[in-house]
Amino acid sequence: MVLEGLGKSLRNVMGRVGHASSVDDELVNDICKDLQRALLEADVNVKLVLDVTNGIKQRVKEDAPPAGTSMKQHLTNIIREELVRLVDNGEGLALKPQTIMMVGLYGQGKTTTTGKLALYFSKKNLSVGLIGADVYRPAALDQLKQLGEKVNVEVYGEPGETDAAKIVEHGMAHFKDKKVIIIDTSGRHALEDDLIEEIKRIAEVAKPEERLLVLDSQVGQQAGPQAEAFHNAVGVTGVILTKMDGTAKGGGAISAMSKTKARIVFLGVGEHIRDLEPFDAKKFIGRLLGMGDIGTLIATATEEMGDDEMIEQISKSLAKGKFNLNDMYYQMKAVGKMGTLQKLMSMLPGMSGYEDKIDYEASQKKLEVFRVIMDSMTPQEKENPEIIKSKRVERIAAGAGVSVHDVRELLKQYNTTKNTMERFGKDRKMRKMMMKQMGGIDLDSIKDLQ
Ligand SMILES: Nc1nc2c(ncn2[C@@H]2O[C@H](COP(=O)(O)OP(=O)(O)O)[C@@H](O)[C@H]2O)c(=O)[nH]1
Ligand SMILES: [Mg+2]
Repeated sequence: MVLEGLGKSLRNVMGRVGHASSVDDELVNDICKDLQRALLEADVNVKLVLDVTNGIKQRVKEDAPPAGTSMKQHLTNIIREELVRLVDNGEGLALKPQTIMMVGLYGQGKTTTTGKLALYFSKKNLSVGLIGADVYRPAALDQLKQLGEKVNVEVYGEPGETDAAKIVEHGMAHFKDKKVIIIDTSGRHALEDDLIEEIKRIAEVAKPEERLLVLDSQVGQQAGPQAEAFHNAVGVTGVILTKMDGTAKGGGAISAMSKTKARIVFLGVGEHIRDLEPFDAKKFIGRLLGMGDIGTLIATATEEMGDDEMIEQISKSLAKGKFNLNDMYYQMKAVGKMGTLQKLMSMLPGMSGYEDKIDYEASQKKLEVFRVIMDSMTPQEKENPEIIKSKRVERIAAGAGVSVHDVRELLKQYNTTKNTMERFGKDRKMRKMMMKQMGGIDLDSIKDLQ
């Protein structure tokens, strides 16, 4: 199974809840069976799988849905929360003096992440020393030195030395005054005995408090055995998932955590030295479930309001010609949802027939970013975006893990949409403009639209 597979099967489960006509024991049992299958296929430990599904069954029975929450929404929330619990395995890295050893196969992102961590700790005012103990690839030390230079952190290495444990021993002595020492180690294309021997010896010499497994989030089924082998060798204390900016959605992490009982501490989200995010279980499950892709929008949209209700909400905001960020949020959600979009478009004069000419992928991407941003806003801000000042824009961006530019873009889109909405109804061209604003759909790409 490829890693995408877990996200996909979980999204199917959520979609099934969204589509169900009502929530009864049979549905809950079926959903739990699907979940078990999905998690077991991703190599998640049987006991953990049962914890998740038993937790869901029990909570459906015992917890009454909060006022104003439908049973379907309640079930969706419970499933999501139990999945969050599955990956929420403890605190991130402590901000204290410590030695950290990076382990993982070749190309997973160990060296890059070592540089990112150096920046992370130095920004927190902890002095950092890096030890280059990759004796397998000659260029590895240069790569680490370049990163060290970028973040102004010293790198210790011994070009030509083939005994990694010896380099580490010397490096530890060299950096005895540093608060945080991070050791970058070699990888291999596959697990080999000599690699395991090497990292065991390094661990004996350095006695690192943290042994972090660096795992490319695109690694699927092999994540489990990889994690297990490294865990048996040095006792993995934490996992860093890299390349989360790619297409993979990180399901392999669950297998890795299941094998090591270690918590995920960071996510690598790009090649740049600053592209490191502390792990947030809620956000991670959100990504894994692909909140924002068409399949799950069915679940998330019905979570807040039923199909018909949503249509009504949108037509209301269309009609009143004055609207807030929440209205735009619903519109964007609806636009991301193909079925609703088609209904919506057919409701608008002059728009039917264009449904299948829209670049869904592009608008989906934008939608996902906007969703995350809006989740970082307060209800008051969504009601009245005018109150958002530039200091707050920065904090919203930081909270959502996006750039300030993204937040500004959302606010700009809101303003444009608002202006258009207020003029809406006056002329047909305006309606088209408005549709263009909704979800960032590029109607310019529709050639035959006059
Ligand atoms: N897009 C992306 N690329 C990454 C990330 N982390 C590492 N890389 C890239 O993955 C490749 C291998 O990384 P490297 O640190 O050399 O892996 P190592 O062999 O485990 O030390 C390099 O091209 C990195 O730039 C990430 O979070 N996102
Ligand atoms: Mg490396």
